[in-house]
Amino acid sequence: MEFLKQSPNRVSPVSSNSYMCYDPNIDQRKKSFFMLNLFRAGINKFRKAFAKTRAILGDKIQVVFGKPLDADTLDELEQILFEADFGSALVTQFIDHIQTFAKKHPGAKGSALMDALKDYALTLLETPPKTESKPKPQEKPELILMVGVNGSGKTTTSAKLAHILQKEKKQVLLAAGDTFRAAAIEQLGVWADRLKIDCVKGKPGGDPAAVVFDAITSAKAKGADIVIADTAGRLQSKSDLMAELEKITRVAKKGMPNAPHEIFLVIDATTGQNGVDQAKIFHSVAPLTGLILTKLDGSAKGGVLLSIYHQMGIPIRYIGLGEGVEDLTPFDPKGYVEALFS
Ligand SMILES: Nc1nc2c(ncn2[C@@H]2O[C@H](COP(=O)(O)OP(=O)(O)O)[C@@H](O)[C@H]2O)c(=O)[nH]1
Ligand SMILES: [Mg+2]
Repeated sequence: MEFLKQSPNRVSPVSSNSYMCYDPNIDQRKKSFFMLNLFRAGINKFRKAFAKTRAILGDKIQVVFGKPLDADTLDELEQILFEADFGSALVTQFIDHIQTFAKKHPGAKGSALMDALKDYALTLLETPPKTESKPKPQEKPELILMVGVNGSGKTTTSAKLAHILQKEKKQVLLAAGDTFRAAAIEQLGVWADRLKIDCVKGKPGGDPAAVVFDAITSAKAKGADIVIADTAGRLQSKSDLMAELEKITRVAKKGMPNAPHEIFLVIDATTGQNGVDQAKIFHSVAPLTGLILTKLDGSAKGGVLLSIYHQMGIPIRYIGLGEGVEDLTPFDPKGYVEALFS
């Protein structure tokens, strides 16, 4: 099925595609029906998540492509792409692409132009990432560090990710590495209780590196598969950030030589192009292996996903679509492109 085809942005090293979990005992016909419904559910989730962006993007572009393509309509297209937060470099590339396409296919309009835009967006998303993924660890546990600025959704997303992995029968352990405030530790603790997952906590104001180390030790003792470590985002400067992440990494390696196996940057999609700056800063401090974009349910800036991938080449692993524990889903480029441009 095209939707499930492998691509750099479609592969998650920590999660096999959750659309593909099905009961092997049901007969073939039921299985096909089940898969079709999951496929529809996936598309619908994406359509819902990107409804706000689509309203200012796909819907408006359809109107523009209903007219003859000239300097005025190209200006209109440019404006629309800017509003959806594709960023100036990408907007220029899109406009150039459409102009080249129109020269090759004189008189093309409507769905042909829209398909040209979609194909181009998908080609960009399916360009191999610039990051190298680490081999899966031979020994347990795998350590996933969640980083990002304050309020981006790290704690909530740690819980949501734990829930996805739980459903894949992985034994997960949470580490409350945001020791800045007691409330942050409590917040993760509440999620852990709700999900019936162990959570290693330190004292408020304590050393986050020690919490992560304790979590690795505890995971080893319990035979847990994965540790998801929440971290603080309230760091004053780049050097603070660097010192904190460097210490967590150094201490974690004492527990597991190759840790951290994943460093996921959580970005609030409603911040638009600012997310690109966050990705640049964090990537210069700690080698990110994936991005998670949250709050897409409230954002009309859905173009920022493509913009970030285009600029950074860091795979987008998951997207957040709400505050509930079920509201995290693996990123699917085709679903994204269809949801934005149709
Ligand atoms: N609407 C929406 N809200 C979210 C999403 N992810 C997180 N939030 C909310 O964003 C706020 C900050 O999240 P939190 O996990 O505490 O951020 P942190 O400071 O990075 O740990 C909370 O109110 C979350 O419920 C999302 O995908 N959609
Ligand atoms: Mg937090």
